[in-house]
Amino acid sequence: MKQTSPTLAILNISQLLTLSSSTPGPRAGKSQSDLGIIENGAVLISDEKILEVGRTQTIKKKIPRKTKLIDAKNKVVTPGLVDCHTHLVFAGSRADEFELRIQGKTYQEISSLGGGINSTVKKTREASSEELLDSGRERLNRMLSFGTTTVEVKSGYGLSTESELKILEVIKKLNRNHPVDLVPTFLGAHAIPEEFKIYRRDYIRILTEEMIPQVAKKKLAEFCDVFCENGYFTVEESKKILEIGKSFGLKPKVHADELGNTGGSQVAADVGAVSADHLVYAIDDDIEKMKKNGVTAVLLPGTSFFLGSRYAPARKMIENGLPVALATDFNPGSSMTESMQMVMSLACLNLKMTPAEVLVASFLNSAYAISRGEQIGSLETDKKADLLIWEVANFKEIPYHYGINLVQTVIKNGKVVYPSK
Ligand code: IZC
Ligand code: ZN
Repeated sequence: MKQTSPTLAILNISQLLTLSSSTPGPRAGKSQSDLGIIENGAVLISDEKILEVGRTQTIKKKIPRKTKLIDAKNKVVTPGLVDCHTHLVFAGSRADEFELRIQGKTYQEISSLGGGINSTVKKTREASSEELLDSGRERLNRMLSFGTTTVEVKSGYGLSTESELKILEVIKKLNRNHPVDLVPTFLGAHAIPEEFKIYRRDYIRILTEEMIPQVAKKKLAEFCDVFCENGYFTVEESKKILEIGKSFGLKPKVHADELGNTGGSQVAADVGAVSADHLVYAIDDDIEKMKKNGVTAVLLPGTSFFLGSRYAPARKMIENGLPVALATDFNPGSSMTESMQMVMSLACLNLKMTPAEVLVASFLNSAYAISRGEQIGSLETDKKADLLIWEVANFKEIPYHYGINLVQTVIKNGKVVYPSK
């Protein structure tokens, strides 16, 4: 039997957002705003797990002497943030493209002029594993300081067997050596690499016959993702890639309907994807079909903000009972931010989601969007002790005070990791 005596107690929490629920699964519809708040709350932790949550008066009586205590001083405590869609491992910068976009060029125009994903691919292929590890570590440090304790990370800037494996190995190493947990996704279908532009069938053959089998054999990814969009991968190609991924044990995810309504949501529903991400151009029928097939909608308002484009129909999704999760989409081309706090403010202001809906989307639903809903995303007995103490006394202050860091303390696996000592 593992020892279950308390190692840490957090007391005097103004609002403890447990997000606990009697029914498993991502929250949808009305329950998308159910935060499970305990006023004047407390959390009891044993090593890496949560032992108990309750009111301070009740928990106080159960604390053995010598247990480490943290006085939350009437501030909000939540689970750690889960960023369920990022492209964290890349080399170089696209600040020049940022300037071109400000001057009026679109993301697609820049891509056809030799910029875009393939320009990052060139730099990432040239970079050593050490360079990618160093920049990856810096970005994870920034994420952790902003409250992200679990992050999904996609490959997709290698686009050759060797470079895709290099990126996935970097993700594996970062996961081993950094307090933030990384969940790896294979995104060989991010773009057709330059050298295969007129031989796209050959690239897809390499992807399905070489990359997927090797990634699966080396256990380097849990998910397989596809950028299903005009100019990238067609509906048929996407389905084929995701089905082959599935046959190798990789769970499907889809970059869907980001730049137009091109069938990505339907692909996600048809292959039984864990999530469909972006969904800016998803229509009623897409929403209905994804709901029926158990797909979680991952919305990325940072990308719409950064590209100056439309926002996804979040209200329609929530009103129709499709669970909504949020993520940064952190990448050099279309969303250069590590901050889930910024994304939460954008989701309130531009997706018209309420602060409560946004918080459920960023903790619990984002955990389900990467198949981690049983371990993280809410504060319940036996879940991971990943928690944040905020500088505010009311949860509504979190998305309201924007563009700054409101996280005071990050506890990961039951230990304070930020601020570092
Ligand atoms: O590098 O532009 N949309 N993937 C899909 C991206 C944007 C990343 C990039
Ligand atoms: Zn993406």
